Amino acid sequence: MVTTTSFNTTKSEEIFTAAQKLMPGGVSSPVRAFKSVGGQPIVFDRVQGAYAWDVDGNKYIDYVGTWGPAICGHAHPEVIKALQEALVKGTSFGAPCVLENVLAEMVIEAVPSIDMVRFVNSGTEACMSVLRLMRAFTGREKVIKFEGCYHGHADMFLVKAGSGVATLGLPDSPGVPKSTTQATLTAPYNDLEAVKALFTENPDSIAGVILEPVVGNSGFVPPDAGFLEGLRELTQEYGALLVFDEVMTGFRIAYGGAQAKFGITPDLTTLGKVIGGGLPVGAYGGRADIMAMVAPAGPMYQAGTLSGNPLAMTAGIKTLELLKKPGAYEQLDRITKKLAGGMLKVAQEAGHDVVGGQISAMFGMFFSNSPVHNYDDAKKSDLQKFSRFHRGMLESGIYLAPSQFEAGFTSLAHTEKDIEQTLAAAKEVLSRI
Ligand code: KE4
Repeated sequence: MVTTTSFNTTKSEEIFTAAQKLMPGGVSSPVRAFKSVGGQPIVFDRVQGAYAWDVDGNKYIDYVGTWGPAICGHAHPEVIKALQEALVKGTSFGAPCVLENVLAEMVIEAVPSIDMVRFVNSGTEACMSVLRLMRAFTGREKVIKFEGCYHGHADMFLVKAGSGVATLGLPDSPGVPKSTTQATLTAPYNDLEAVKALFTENPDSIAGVILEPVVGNSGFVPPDAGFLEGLRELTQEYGALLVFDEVMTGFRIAYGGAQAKFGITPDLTTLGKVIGGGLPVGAYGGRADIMAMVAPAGPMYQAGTLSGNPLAMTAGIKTLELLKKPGAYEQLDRITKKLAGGMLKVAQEAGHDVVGGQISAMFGMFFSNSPVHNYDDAKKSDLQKFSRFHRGMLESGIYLAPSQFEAGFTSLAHTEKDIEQTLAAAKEVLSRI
């Protein structure tokens, strides 16, 4: 275990200092800058299996897994081998390729709601496209999302968390026109009454409801009993669409996603992360009659130069093949139960108020003395203590997501020994923060 005194991050600091002169905040995506937890981010040099090494040679057990894609472990030898074979045939065709058929068949066979699928290059692209499709299919403009759910950075999703149910969406970022977000309505997660009120007030103008079926972007927040079923009924009652954003939960909560785990079938689904196996892939899919709207089959336009490229398809195919093997999800659930349960136990034994849990290979913990059902609850947890915990674990060789408002991810590569080492580090850190 790395002790605090021997934790040398000189090279990380040099590289990150230089990066800040080259790229806004020194990063290609904001959360990586550690703003939420403070301190210098770690510059990775390489990853393998459950581990990451930084440029100073420190080794970490990694529970971010590049934000979800590394569910089979980083740089899985079978994925790497498949990529090497694909590489020699070229990285992108810009033309139909049989590998798109292969991955599409796997996704359609796995995900209950998906009859047809369109590949794109990120979760953001998948979510912005599915929003356009919801509106195109229903001819309605308004969409309901939930405070604390993240669906990528497309303008219409960057809405200030609405206080109360009637608030029309106000932009939550400069550069987003009011006209773009005013049709985005928000409600607190797990609050069916708030959604009912929105439908009552907008009976014929809501195209649909989009949500994370298990929230990862407020920290780990599972759906309350009856919430998903209630949304399914409400959307059917009002002729609106139900859309599961499974960019994070897809092929992580279960091989068929949260919709398979909970037995609730939405009309449309977005995917990303895992289905690209670490290369840029997103996707949206759903009922055949809805997907028939998508160009060139139908009039709704969406396109992409690198969509469905053979390299990304290859990584996705191999990753899903590995996940489809018998016992994969039982292993993920077992290892993550041990981790999440153990973390809560050592925190309670150290006298901390904590709540949290796991579903399959997704977990989270809040320093809070009351349950967390939505983003407001999450914001009331002890964020300063989380920052101290994060830093202490980092210096102990455990790489957790650098924000309380993120979920943790395990992989098929995490071993019992890794979990025991993580819990030992947590016990020591929690005794002194
Ligand atoms: P990307 O555009 O980052 O591929 O996907 C956007 C997205 C859509 N939907 C959900 C449920 C998501 O979690 C995401 C992206 N997740 C974040 C982590 N919370 C990616 C990490 C980052 O932003 O750097």
